[in-house]
Amino acid sequence: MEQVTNEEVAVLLYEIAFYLELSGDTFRPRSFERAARSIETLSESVMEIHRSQHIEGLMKIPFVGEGIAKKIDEKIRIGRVTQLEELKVRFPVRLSELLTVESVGPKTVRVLYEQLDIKNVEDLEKRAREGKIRSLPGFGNKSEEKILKGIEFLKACKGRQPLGTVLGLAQHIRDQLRFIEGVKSVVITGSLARGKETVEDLDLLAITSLPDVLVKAFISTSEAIHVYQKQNTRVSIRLKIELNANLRIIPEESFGAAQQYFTGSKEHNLALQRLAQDKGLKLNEYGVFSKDGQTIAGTNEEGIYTALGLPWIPPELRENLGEIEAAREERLPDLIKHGSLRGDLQTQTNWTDGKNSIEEMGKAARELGLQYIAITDHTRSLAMVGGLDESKIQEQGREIERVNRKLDGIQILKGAEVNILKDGSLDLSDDALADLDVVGAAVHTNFNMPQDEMTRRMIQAIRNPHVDIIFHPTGRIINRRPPYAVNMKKIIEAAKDNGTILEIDAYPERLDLKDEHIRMAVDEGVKLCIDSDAHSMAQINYLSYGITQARRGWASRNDIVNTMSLDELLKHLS
Ligand code: DGT
Ligand code: CA
Ligand code: ZN
Repeated sequence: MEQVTNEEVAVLLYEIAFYLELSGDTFRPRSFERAARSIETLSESVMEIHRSQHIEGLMKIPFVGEGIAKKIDEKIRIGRVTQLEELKVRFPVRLSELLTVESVGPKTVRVLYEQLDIKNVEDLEKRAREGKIRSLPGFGNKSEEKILKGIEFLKACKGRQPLGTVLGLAQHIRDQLRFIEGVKSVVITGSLARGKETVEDLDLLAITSLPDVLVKAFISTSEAIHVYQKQNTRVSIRLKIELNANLRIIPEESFGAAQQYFTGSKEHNLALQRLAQDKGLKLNEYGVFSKDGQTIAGTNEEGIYTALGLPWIPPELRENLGEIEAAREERLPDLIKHGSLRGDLQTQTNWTDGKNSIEEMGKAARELGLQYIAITDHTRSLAMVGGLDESKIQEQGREIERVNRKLDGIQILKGAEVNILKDGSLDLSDDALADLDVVGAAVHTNFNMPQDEMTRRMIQAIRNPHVDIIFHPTGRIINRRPPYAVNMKKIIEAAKDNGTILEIDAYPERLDLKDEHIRMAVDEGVKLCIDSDAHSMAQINYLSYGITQARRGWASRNDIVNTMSLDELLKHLS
């Protein structure tokens, strides 16, 4: 049995639709797409339906007929769909690869393949450089430029993956290894331990009395596809998710030193080594030593920092960006702690592009121990996701009131994610905005404005008295879309002048604000919020990535408004 998520099933059906379309089929692609959309919005797991009710159960899903149900069944039982494999042999175009290029959608891929025989990103780049794309019907110089930019951006991010796609797996591997015979301790180090927004590999350290047993367990984890290196104390493997994982076995007496060293960053370590030298000491991955070779520290991290005359420094700060000086002067920030959020101020529901109902989102937030959650569906100018207009917003408000009467232990706030239009105005009337508890404004269109225009556009929204928060302030999507050109310094100043909150969007591909911008905002005393931007119940869990990001930006509890109780928050917003 394959473990597949609803999202993967939907992607599979879209893929089949795409290849069927290439084969000249005009009717079936639409039915595959309808089924895919239906599965995307389903609140039950397709795997689960299949397990309990087989093909018959699948056929009860709206728009899933027998033919499509059989494809899903095949995928779940044997991990692939024969028809799709055959289609891919007939039409050897790499759809999923090409879709990673910004601005390239399935329709574009089809035209590029049919007109220019472009099968992969390499072909695409070649044709774009030759200037062949601009002359296709429906394309132009601009689209060709955009494609080249998208490819360049992809190349620059190659190899690094968002923290959110790696952390869960890393923790899973760590927890598995902890139960192996002889193991005393396993920790995650490297950029992952520092909570960096993207990581290149996974670095694990362990103490064990039976190294052979641990190495064997590590290389035979079901996530591994290849073993690079196998020594007694160091192993590297390739994981299915196209990432390397390194395990080092460390003697107990130098474990703290190794943990400190391999947590990094390299810059932080080099600065510490200089500090050690100045004190007449030597610091390396085995410990802190005096000139005559006496061991001063090594078993634990605190001991290393103490030996250098410093308090322990949280890993998120270890970038050599002033944390060592701050530690020496005892002015390290009291970083916001995991578990300290009381609410979430950006979530979407099935009123627009989210998957779950208002009530389901409320229950999920309550389950996580939150006191309040704002429903912030998109507004009308985002027609492609069914953005809400004034009357729909009113209708949604009544539904929120109904759910609030029904549910105890959670308060659902009326909100919206309004679109900041090209001229800085918003796509919802002032009257409608005034009725909402929380108004988040964000740029979702016209990304390619020059920096001063974009900055002016956003500042105008910041000045709007109805706007409480600027959502995902730079619009970047990690490994896919660069931030739009905006002067963050000016945005932060304007937010300060107008008491507008800036968001740290915890969605793992966004993490927007970036750490450096969070720090600028914190330094200016601008208030921030950490939101999940959840599009389903499960995604409310993303909040923890936002906390990590906030910690990397030196933020304390006081900097983050949704650590407040509901009463305090509502007072702050009004
Ligand atoms: P990454 O892998 O690019 O996401 O970032 P890191 O920080 O995990 O880097 P990585 O995996 O190359 O090395 C892990 C840690 O080992 C790094 O954060 C600091 C330490 N380290 C690696 N090379 C050196 C070095 O040449 N000097 C010092 N002092 N430390 C190093
Ligand atoms: Ca690393
Ligand atoms: Zn948004």
